[in-house]
Amino acid sequence: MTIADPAQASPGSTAFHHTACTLDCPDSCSLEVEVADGRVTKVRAAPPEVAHPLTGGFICSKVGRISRHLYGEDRVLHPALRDGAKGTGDFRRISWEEALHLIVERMIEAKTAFGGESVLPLSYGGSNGLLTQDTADAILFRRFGASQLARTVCAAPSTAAALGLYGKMAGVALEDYEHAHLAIVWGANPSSTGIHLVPILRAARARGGKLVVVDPRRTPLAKQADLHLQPRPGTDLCLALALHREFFHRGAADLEFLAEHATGVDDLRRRAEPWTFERAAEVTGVPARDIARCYEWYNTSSPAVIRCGWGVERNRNGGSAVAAILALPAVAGKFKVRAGGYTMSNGAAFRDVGRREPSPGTRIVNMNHVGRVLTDPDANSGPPVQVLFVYNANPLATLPNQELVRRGLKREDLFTVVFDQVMTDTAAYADLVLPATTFLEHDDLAMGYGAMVLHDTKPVAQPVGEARSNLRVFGALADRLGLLRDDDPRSEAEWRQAVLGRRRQRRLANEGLVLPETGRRPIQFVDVFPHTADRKVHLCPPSLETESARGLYAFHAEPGGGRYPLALISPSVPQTVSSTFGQLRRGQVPLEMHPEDAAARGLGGDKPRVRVFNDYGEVRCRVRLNADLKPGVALLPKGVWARSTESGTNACALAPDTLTDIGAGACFNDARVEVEALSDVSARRP
Ligand SMILES: Nc1nc2c(c(=O)[nH]1)N[C@H]1C(S)=C(S)[C@@H](COP(=O)(O)OP(=O)(O)OC[C@H]3O[C@@H](n4cnc5c(=O)[nH]c(N)nc54)[C@H](O)[C@@H]3O)O[C@H]1N2
Ligand SMILES: Nc1nc2c(c(=O)[nH]1)N[C@H]1C(S)=C(S)[C@@H](COP(=O)(O)OP(=O)(O)OC[C@H]3O[C@@H](n4cnc5c(=O)[nH]c(N)nc54)[C@H](O)[C@@H]3O)O[C@H]1N2
Ligand code: SF4
Ligand SMILES: [Mo]
Repeated sequence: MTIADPAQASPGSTAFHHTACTLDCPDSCSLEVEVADGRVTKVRAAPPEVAHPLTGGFICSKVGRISRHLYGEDRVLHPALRDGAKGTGDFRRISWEEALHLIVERMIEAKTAFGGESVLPLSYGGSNGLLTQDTADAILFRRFGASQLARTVCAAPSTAAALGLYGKMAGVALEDYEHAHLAIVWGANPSSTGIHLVPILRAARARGGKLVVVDPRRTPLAKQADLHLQPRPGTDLCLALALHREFFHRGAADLEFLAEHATGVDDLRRRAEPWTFERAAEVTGVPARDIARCYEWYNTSSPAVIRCGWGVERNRNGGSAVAAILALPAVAGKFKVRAGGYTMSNGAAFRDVGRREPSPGTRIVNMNHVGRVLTDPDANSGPPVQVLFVYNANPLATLPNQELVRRGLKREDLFTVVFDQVMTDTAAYADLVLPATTFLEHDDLAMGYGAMVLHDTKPVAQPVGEARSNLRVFGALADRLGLLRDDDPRSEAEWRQAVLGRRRQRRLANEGLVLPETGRRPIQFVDVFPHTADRKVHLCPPSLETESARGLYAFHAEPGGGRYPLALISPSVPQTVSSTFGQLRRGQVPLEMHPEDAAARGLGGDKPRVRVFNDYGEVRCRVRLNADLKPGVALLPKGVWARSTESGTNACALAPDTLTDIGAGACFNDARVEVEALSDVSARRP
């Protein structure tokens, strides 16, 4: 790994640096960055000698063209203070000294008047790096006694399920899918969201393996699949339980494995009992013969692997659905061979990284309820939020119930800090905007949650403008507030050691990237076992049972009560990572509808303009017909910026702020909507 110091770059010189991508993407690519005069000119995959094997010589086009993000017109260059009404985006430049002073002043004021909990830090998926979250920020906010954020907008239900059943066990390595005789890709769209799995699945098929895709739309992968099951959004639980029932009824469940390695078998069997193929077909809209075929193939294939994606969890049944899916390889006896088992998040491949700052025991705010908490003093116990500190997130574009979040951000008595790389939709509502560095401009550690790899990443380019890293800014604030102790890590090197431990840090410094401790790709129930107390899989863990109101594996029927007949899903798209890079999208982003649904509403013609609405809000945009959707399902991508729709709203304006059955997660795909044509006169931005 050759890391030149960008500060030493001589004028006119071009240098190549190796680093890794810390964006919220499972693949954690090894990168080669071309830098001229301290500026990034090209980014490509690192050459095989220094790359993690999953990278395989290619990366996505988003990161390939990241210089448009780094040096584009939306980049925040210096601290800025609001100079107009909230939401207008009018700011005037101030110095870092003034900015830090102001934040400290406002935090102390809020604490004196209302207590520390009136300060709410809000961060989520902007950076998957280990140094940019839960480090100096944790010291600052926890020791200050601020409210704590339950980071539930993504992965909370699936993490709860994976923890409950397996205590978070490392999954099947994506590279091993090549050996699978059957791969089931369930609620994941790797063609957008984890592109390196796609050629591996193709190779597996070339070797005679079968591919099943479970997704309400015909994704690019579904088009190549041997079987595509198209369930109604939110009904995967019934499908998975029907498969379980068949295994038990046919005597095909692996009772020997279950006796040795599982608890809760009878509970699961009982709950699966009502779900015949016919009943599952009725609820899911998947023909019973297709469910039967999926069962036959799964029963008779080994190695068989299930890639469970995050599309499964984002609805009222999401936690139970993920649990039922992850239980399948146990009941069907698919573990103990390479490429047999499941993959959800592979973050568990590195179990002991991270530094825990003790919790102050202050109140916990569920981030799906940020709109409620900002607008309704009774929504949460404790004081009203007076200071909101947003970093690594663009909540106005990514949290459910967008209009309520907007109302909260408009509050005149709320002091909002937004620390970001670009002027996001949220930043337009800030009182104070701070410029952040990107992963090409600061130190970080990139840990894959698909790829099993930990990369050391060093800055390769000069920070743009006055941008500073999270470590530096939160460290400075903690220092000014008198919260730092002598033994706290301060420098980047000290933080690396605190997060990794000395031994691993040394290895990483020498080697640039490290693989999990097992030294090779683990086989589930051979090299890795559940991290439950008894090392068994708990098919019906009591913790999840008590958490869900009606019990684990209980199916909650269709939301919306019929008034809003279309299910609106808002999955990831190739152009953005959540809302990151959304400023670079050209033109308007359309609502996708099945031609039958459009025709039923008289939405003919070329790209008609429509209003998509429900009781939460509305989006005004164009329509694109898409026959790959299941009829009754419409789609608006996640992470769309205000500038990309006529109404300045996105799918979050239609997403309910209800919570999943377990994990208190987001129910984006429980949005139920109606669509009507919009005349040219009525469609103007407010
Ligand atoms: N290019 C790109 N890559 C990304 C991201 C991005 O925004 N853009 N986001 C990153 C992040 S934060 C995450 S969490 C991951 C997510 O990556 P994925 O796991 O792929 O999750 P989603 O994109 O939410 O949805 C995946 C699929 O689920 C389908 N789906 C929707 N509802 C249901 C349902 O009820 N059941 C089933 N079976 N399928 C359903 C959708 O049609 C979609 O094709 O990707 C990461 N990678
Ligand atoms: N409608 C709908 N909405 C969704 C979803 C959905 O399925 N449907 N899915 C959800 C999912 S899966 C996720 S993960 C969330 C993600 O939602 P968010 O957590 O809001 O993530 P991003 O939209 O990527 O915004 C991250 C911001 O962090 C900034 N950033 C990146 N690195 C740094 C850094 O080092 N320092 C600082 N200070 N800032 C940085 C980026 O510039 C970016 O503006 O969105 C959710 N929103
Ligand atoms: S976003 Fe994903 S695919 Fe693109 S470079 Fe980063 S890790 Fe690789
Ligand atoms: Mo996510």
